[in-house]
Amino acid sequence: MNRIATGLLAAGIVLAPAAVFFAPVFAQEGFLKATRKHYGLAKEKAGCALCHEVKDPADAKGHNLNAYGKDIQRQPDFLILMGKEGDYEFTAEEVEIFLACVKAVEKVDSDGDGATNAEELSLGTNPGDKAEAPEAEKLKALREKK
Ligand SMILES: [Ca+2]
Repeated sequence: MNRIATGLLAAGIVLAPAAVFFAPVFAQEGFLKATRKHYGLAKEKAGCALCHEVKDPADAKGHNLNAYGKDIQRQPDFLILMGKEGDYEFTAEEVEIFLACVKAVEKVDSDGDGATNAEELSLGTNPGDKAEAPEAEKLKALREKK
């Protein structure tokens, strides 16, 4: 084995665990960014936990979706987006499909706390976490604005 091959192998051994650790995040990142942009959500308020029941961001996968994430994934068009994990980069068209699935559940109350997903996103609470419900007064004010 020549020196370059040895060096590449060593780099691979060092970087492979990092790739495994970060890979699941990459595939969903485009979705999260698009959702943040569409609803004007702050990065620190809308992370992986928006759609996943997860303490470790690297573990955000399809199997640990919260109620909101499950409702989005249940949309028929979401099927087109399934099975693409790891470092797959979703195209702009696929991100649009995803956003359409997100918009399709705006009027749903995924976590059953009495506020729709769109209302929760407006008021800065998590639409997939029943423990994080909007304050009644803020919700009332939002509804009166409509
Ligand atoms: Ca809700």
